[in-house]
Amino acid sequence: MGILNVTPDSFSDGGRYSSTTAAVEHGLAMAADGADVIDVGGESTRPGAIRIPVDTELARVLPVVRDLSRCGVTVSIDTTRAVVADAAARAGAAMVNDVSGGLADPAMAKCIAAAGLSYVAMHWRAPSRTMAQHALYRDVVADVVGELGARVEALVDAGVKPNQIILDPGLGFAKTAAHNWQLLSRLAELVALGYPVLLGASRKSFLGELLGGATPVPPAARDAATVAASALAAAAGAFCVRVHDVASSLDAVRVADAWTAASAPNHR
Ligand code: PMM
Repeated sequence: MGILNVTPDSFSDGGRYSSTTAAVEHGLAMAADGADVIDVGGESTRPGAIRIPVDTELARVLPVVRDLSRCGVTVSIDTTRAVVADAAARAGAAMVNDVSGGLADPAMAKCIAAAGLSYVAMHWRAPSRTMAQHALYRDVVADVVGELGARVEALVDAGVKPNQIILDPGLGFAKTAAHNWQLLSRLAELVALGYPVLLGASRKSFLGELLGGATPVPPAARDAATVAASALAAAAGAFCVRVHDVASSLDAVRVADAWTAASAPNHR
């Protein structure tokens, strides 16, 4: 999944694709690099971010969703708002990526059930403005698996079919770097719920801190670390990685696939 933030303020690519033309060009380039899905987002979720009006979000994303879909690209809409998900679906989006897993907007679950689209339910505890205060866990992996399991129940109760659901542990969302590493190293416990798992590690600050310590390396210098995370995630059973640099992570997941296939018993 290639990341296309049509925002002025996202941590890595904010402001780079704020015109429709630049955004569509970049989406097409990521699709040509091998992305299966392009994830279009109009609202930044970086820590501390203030919410934007719904009209602003719609104006940013709809022309990009429409143009990319017309070009035959599979588009995901990164939104926590049912009205945006619904409008994007009408403009051609095939998937909804909701970083709140349906918690930010009570209308989301019904919207997904009615639209029948694939739905990424990410683990989330609070809006970006205050999420850092909610990074308190007994056992982060057990708590995230339990809370995502509860989201699945609520979604299915609202009419969403299990085969529409993709789960995501929400790296960096109400999580410290130590929490993120726990979630990655014990990914199998989330995979064991039986749903496809998506991971968004790309260029995130825990990678910058790993490489730079007290002076984290900047987002643009985090791609090699992202590639390593993509390979390990794929080998651990992830279904999808959400990344800024598509070509390098595609190579990484191909390596992981070949590695896993060769270690299967019937391959020897
Ligand atoms: N991270 C961001 C935005 N959307 N969606 C999912 N499913 N998972 C994530 O980890 C995730 C996301 C924030 O990062 P960005 O600024 O690179 O988009």
